[in-house]
Amino acid sequence: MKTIKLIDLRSDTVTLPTDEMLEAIKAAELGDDVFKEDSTVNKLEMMAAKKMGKEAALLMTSGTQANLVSLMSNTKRGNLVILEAESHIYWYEVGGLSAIAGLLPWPIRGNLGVLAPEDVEAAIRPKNIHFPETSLICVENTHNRYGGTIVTPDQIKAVSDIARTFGLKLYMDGARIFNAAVALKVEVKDFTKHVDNLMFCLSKGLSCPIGSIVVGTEEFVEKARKNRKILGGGMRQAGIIAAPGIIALEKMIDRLEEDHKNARVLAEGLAQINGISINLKNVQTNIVHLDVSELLVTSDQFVSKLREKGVLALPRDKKTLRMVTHRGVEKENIEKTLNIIDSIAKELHG
Ligand code: TLP
Repeated sequence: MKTIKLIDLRSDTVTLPTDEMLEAIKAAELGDDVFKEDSTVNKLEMMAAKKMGKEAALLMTSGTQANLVSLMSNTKRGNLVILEAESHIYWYEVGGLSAIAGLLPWPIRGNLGVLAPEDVEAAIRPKNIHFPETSLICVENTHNRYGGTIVTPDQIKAVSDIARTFGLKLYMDGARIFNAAVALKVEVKDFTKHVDNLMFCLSKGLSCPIGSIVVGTEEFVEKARKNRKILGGGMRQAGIIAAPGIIALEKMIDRLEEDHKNARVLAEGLAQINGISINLKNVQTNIVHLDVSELLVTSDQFVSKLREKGVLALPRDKKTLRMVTHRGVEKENIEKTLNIIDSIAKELHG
């Protein structure tokens, strides 16, 4: 029986490791990382810290763990944390910041993920017996729920100036920070220099099977190491995770541009299809949002129709679905996807 190869546009998390990564896993020098004795992990952490312009780094099992550990390491229980209302931490991390870190999230709405400094300032509580202490501001870059939109270095600096004025820490969920850097053709340090600490993911567009990295000062990373341990995230021969990470940092960053080009082709093609609405201005990296409500279907129904024809996407809300380009998606897959969407739209219109 012939099986159809699915075009998987659900997320860049579905990327598989390259052959070179698999070879590197086999060849990796290993040790016990809880004793800091895995030289492959140590090498990756040093590379990551250097790339981000920070003192130290720590390998995590996932982006969710990296965010939670960072929140715990930047705050005390009962503190108030200012974050963007559509942020991944607020939406998709099972409420870990309250359930585990004991924090009060204070969401404020940004413009495509960009926080207005005056809104941030207004959210900071003055010292008062009734109020929780505000200790941390979080930004997300690129911004997932707005469709991979970029927060520019200047926009981060504006928030960082407020953080400094009020003595607060600034943290960045930089799961896709390399997408932002590649899209703007700037160094990743241009973003990271404005934040106290951040995390980025190896397991998305960079194609690693597992892993995210937290970076910051030595002191912060030592706190994070302890908090990772309390969450059961102390790993032993983690060099098998770190080995592909080294290749990712050496070789997989520049190719993100290809994903952005494919997303652009997809978005421009979608804009031509009757019944599909898309905001081209918001397609800045590798995520494309399309509104199918004019076709009088829900995004769930549209996603099911796509699946029947071999294309996988994720519903974002009732009207909108998202498609994410990555190393497993070639230009011809984009053309095929556009033809399929065109045929579904015609079928629904007719
Ligand atoms: N995002 C995933 C899903 O959880 C939605 C995706 O497919 O986009 N921060 C940001 C900005 C993220 O987009 C993600 C993953 C995470 C953190 C969490 O990373 P993981 O999935 O490794 O826990």
